[in-house]
Amino acid sequence: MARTTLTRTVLAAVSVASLFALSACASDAGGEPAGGGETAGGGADDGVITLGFSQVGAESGWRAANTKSIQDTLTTENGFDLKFSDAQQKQENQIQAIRSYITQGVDVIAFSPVVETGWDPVLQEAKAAGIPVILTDRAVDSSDETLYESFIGSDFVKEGEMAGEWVAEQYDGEGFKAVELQGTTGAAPAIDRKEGFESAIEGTDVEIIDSQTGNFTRAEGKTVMEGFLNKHDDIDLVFAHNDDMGLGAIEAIEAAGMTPGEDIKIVTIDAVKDGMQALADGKINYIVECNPLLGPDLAEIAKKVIAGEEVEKRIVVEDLAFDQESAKEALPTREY
Ligand code: GYE
Repeated sequence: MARTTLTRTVLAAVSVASLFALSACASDAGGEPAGGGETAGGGADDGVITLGFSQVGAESGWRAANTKSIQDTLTTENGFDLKFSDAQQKQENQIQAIRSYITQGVDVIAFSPVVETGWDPVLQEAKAAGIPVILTDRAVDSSDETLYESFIGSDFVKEGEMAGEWVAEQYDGEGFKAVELQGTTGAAPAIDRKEGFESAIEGTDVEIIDSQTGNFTRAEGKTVMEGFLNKHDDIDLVFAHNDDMGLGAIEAIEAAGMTPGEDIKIVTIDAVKDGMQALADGKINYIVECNPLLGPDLAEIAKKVIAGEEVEKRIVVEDLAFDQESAKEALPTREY
């Protein structure tokens, strides 16, 4: 960071410290004396882009990889002063973090919205302060597209469809009974993956007999799967909206004396290391990828926005899919 930017950055860091004490863990540098606040946002006239990022939480392997990508890319060497906060899967924490970034007068705000709805007021506040907003990973459900510059992330409906198409191909005609472990209620990937999967199995004899949220975590995936196993003795397949919940389901299935991947087939989304290992080990049957390495795209878009260049409103990240054989091949060189 250039010396000239220090005063403003330090002021920002200190003024926000008390706000963050209430909510999430801010991983920002600070510690020098400050004496007031600054509110004019947007610009980076000092050459360093101060970017406030509000992350969903630390709920999954995917999220850990996503956080690492952002922190590894938005570095001082790369021209950024990154302010990062973790909302612990709570919308109110994210709103509070975004408000604090507005008060600090950061140049850009980026966030991955935990749920789809309820963002218009805080986005309007950012707009009124002249601070551009970039969405990463998850979408917001807003009728006003001028409230953000760009949305960078995967097509979750397509991911659900890819999972459902594979299930239909493999198991249609066998009267399969499936259970679904949904992501966080109201989150874009939970809504969209469900929709995509359901549309792909429509017209087949694969039937979803139960569906509940496991909040994208391994622990809740396990608990919900235990409940499903107590309630139903005819489960053939688990569709989990992410690897972590699938990994929790594996634990529940094994504890019930069954073999995951054989007695009960498992299909998940993400393709992070632990999921891919379980796939290669035969405990998961198929994984649709969701690429978490969004840092480079975010850096590029933020730079363009600050330079006043036009950016694409929607940047779709392309995803692959893996079966047990291709997982074995991909694992050694996998980045996440
Ligand atoms: O699939 C899941 C994470 O929003 C795409 O969030 C992301 C999802 C991801 O918790 O593992």
